[in-house]
Amino acid sequence: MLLLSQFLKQQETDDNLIDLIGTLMLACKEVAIQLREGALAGVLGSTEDTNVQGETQKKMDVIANDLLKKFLLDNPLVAGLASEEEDLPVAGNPDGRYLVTFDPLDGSSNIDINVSVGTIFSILELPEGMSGADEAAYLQAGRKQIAAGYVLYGQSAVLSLTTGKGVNFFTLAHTGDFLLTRDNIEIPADTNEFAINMSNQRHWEPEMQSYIDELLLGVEGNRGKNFNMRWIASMVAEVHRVLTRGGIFAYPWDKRDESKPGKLRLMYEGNPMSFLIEQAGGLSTTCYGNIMDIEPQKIHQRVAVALGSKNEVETAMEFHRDSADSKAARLNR
Ligand code: AHM
Ligand code: MG
Repeated sequence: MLLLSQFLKQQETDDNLIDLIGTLMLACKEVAIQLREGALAGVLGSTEDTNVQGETQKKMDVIANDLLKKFLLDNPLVAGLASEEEDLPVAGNPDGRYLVTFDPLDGSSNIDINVSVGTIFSILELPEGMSGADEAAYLQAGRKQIAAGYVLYGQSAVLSLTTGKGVNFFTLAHTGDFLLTRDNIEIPADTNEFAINMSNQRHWEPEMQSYIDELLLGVEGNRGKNFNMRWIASMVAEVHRVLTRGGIFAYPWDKRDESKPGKLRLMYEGNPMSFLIEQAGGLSTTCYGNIMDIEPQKIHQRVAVALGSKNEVETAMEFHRDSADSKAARLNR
């Protein structure tokens, strides 16, 4: 089985990028160890603090964030980083080449119940003449990402990675190496599985409500087939399922807070996941346009997300087509 670094070399990946991905995996391995120890290491439960998004931080949110920060800032290739758990971007080496954005521990409401969580990351080039401390340096559309991925801490720790040449899975072995375990992931274009938090249904736009209503009607409705539902409340685990066997995952816009077009964050969740999904032949959209085409305005910006099997995501978009012009501008989509 191929080591991650061997595989990346075979793909003729830039040596600096291989180095940076290696650094990220050193940090993720440490996160995996802490999670495996769980209560034995005293890492479960919450802190007294809230993050910039106003969410209570779990102990593991802070531990994972500190680990990623420490490893990345020790690598001279890193010009700066932006994290879901940091108020502002953090400068690295002024001569560094890369910016890294990350959600250190996504799905952290699952930590204390021993359900899958993950680390999501995105790698950008530092634009010329800018510094890793400038928020503006990070505000690049998802299309500019040079690599993205996540590590899912499940039964095993699995890295799902793209450098723009397809998507591949690597499993963390007991030796501490990530080994290639599935290559050239392709998402089936059709599916009968959807994932959405149904408890928010009354807050969605009528278009999304109509789409989901049709799925729920199954063989008795227009779709003429039954759909099954999953909700893990951990985007990493949901995206991993979609990459593995297809499906549609959505965290749509809802009307609870007009200033937030969705719950998920563009720079730490929307863009990296969209890069993986598109590289595996799927589609990732706000329901009005491709997520990776959005020009970011703020580092912690939120985004509405519907991603997965191409034909199914297109069907979801069809429901929004009539209102697309009027709503897209208003909702920054
Ligand atoms: P987090 O980054 O604070 O963990 O929030 C993101 C998570 C996603 O992983 C998941 O899809 C969603 O929040 C679950 O939300 P909900 O609590 O509405 O089920
Ligand atoms: Mg998250």
